Amino acid sequence: MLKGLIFDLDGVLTNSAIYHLGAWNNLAKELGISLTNQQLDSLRGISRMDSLELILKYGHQEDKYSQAQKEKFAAEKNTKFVEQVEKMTPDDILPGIMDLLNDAKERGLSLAIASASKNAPIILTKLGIMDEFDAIVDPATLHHGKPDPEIYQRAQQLLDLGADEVISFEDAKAGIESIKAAGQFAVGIGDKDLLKGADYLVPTTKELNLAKIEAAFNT
Ligand code: B16
Ligand code: MG
Repeated sequence: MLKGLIFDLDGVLTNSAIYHLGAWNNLAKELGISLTNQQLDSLRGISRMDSLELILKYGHQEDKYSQAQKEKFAAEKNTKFVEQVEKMTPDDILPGIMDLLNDAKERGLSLAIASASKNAPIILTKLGIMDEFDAIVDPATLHHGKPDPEIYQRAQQLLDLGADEVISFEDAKAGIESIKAAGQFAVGIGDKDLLKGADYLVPTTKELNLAKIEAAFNT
């Protein structure tokens, strides 16, 4: 029986991806690395340091910098990202999300956040929905990033629920893989080819409808 919903943040509740990807693209350019759209897209859902390592790999610069230099680059990117987050308001919640959260509350479901972002609490506060969630995974306490199942397993444990009692929502390929590896029901939001591992797919958050998703979960 359905008892909880687990949400990725970036690309699901709000489109902070444009700020993440913009800030990474600027940093890559400063390092003399030109990223293709596909390479940029592959950073969705990937943790901060893993994203930087991937960019350096794409630019064939994986052995060029010390750990201290890499941390400085990641901190620079984060400063630019946080400048954008500071400007966020409840208007930045993606269409359909408030209805989904309200329907879930009425239905008595528990809600959790499984975001790789260390900025999740600031973003949720800016969006005005921090108090809607019963649990938020602290990504600093995890050993492995998405696509490893750890983050979705942790969210489920924080809600004190079983894998067969939750539905999880993701916009990234690595995220869908993480949900499926955790044995949970995955709702993908985005491109059907990219998210083909999802159990239920919608092109955008506008099409999210709890009754329809729950019907698919129960079949
Ligand atoms: P931070 P999600 C992820 O959020 C983003 O999709 C990804 O682009 C970002 O690098 C990662 O969070 C870490 O974010 O630098 O703020 O800790 O999709 O898992 O909600
Ligand atoms: Mg995401």
